[in-house]
Amino acid sequence: MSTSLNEDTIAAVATPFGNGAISIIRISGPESFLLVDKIFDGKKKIADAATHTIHYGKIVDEHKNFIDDVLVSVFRMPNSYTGEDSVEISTHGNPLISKKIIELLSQQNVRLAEPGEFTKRAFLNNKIDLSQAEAVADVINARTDASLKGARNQLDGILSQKVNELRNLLINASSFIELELDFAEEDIEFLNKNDLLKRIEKITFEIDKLISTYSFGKVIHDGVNVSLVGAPNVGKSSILNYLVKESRAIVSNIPGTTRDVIREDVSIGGILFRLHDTAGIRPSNDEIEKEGIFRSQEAIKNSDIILLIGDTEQGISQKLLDNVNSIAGLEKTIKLINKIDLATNKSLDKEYICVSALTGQGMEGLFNKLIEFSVGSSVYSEKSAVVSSLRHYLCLKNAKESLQKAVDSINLRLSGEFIAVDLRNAESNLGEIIGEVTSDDILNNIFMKFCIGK
Ligand SMILES: Nc1nc2c(ncn2[C@@H]2O[C@H](COP(=O)(O)OP(=O)(O)OP(=O)(O)O)[C@@H](O)[C@H]2O)c(=O)[nH]1
Ligand SMILES: [Mg+2]
Repeated sequence: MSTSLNEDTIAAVATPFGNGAISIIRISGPESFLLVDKIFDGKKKIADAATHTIHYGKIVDEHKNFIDDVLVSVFRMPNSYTGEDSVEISTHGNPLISKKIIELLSQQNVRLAEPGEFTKRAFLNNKIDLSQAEAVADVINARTDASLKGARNQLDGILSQKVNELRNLLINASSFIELELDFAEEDIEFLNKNDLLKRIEKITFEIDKLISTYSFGKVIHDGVNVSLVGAPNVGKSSILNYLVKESRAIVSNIPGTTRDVIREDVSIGGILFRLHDTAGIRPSNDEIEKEGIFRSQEAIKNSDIILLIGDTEQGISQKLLDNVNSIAGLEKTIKLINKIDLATNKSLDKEYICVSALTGQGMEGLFNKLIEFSVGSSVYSEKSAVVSSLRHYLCLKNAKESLQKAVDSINLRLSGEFIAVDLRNAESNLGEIIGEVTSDDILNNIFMKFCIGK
């Protein structure tokens, strides 16, 4: 591992900024106990406290002025989140208090923690691996049940386990080649080339299986961009309001009501849909409406799903279909007819989903279609590894490429050294996922995105 352990003691407020029942200040590093004792006035010194005990006392400044009464939790290494000596100070939940305590700690040679630095230390101290560390941020930021479950699985090490299994298979296969290289003079073959190819094929198959989970994992992790597109007045804003269960966008019977793109998130079937209500598309000379229509087209470009909406009166015009087709293609569109409550025995095309934003009729069909479009029939199973991060996906792709090179080398009957290098590369590509092989850049990039205090 390229990064060495930090020797300094760090602190940060670990609870969100604002007034609340309590705030927690977290301190970690070799001097945690000593330094906290300098501002803590309790029955017992923290330095003498046993691990996993809680102590009541006062925080006082250098003139013994009382700041707050607090509870101090003590965690002795290695049994703490970071693996170091750590302390958590629970104060009354006023930012003025936590700010003051952080100031006092700073005067005692405690450094303010960088974003994610506690978790980074947990990783560097081998409490968790890198994919688990990344999952910590995902657990905190997950906004739907499904993404929380996925993050939880990753934090529990389900992906790490799978990656380790594959690495072991690789190490096993390459050890035969390395043996062969050691005995190069004697020209002994420790593993038949066909057997080796079979082993590589099996590992590639497993890597492919992981890679194929990414489209599902990405949807669960990142959510799905959906734009609501159609002619003016068909009820796009009404549908948005129905989906988010509040009167978010202005609705009126005047065509051209919505001018700007209105964004709202909603969770359906555990998936986060990022809705974009857009201006109705029609020829217009109004400068503001024209800008709105331009923005509608931008939204269409950036969508994973386009809800192409018409009403029972107007249907969906060929012109609009052509327009959307030229911007984004039609594979991503779901065709929707709104105001079905007004339908008078009109026979509607089977490919349309018919709904009413007014009565809610047909909305179940829309929900199902949205889910089907996003994840098909995939669901999270408790024990299966799912790839949800682009970084992991790219590592797997690289590993697959390295294995392909190994296969080519074998088929070209190149010397074992070449095959060994390719296999080693594949192994380190996989190792990057769990942080066995890593650089400071990768680490900084990952932990930069964390919040302070985590
Ligand atoms: N009967 C009926 N009326 C609806 C329904 N949905 C919307 N409306 C009405 O249709 C009119 C237009 O609705 P909006 O939601 O503003 O339509 P829009 O597509 O956002 O219109 P623009 O923003 O102008 O492009 C309003 O008077 C709504 O009350 C529906 O399902 N049934
Ligand atoms: Mg509207």
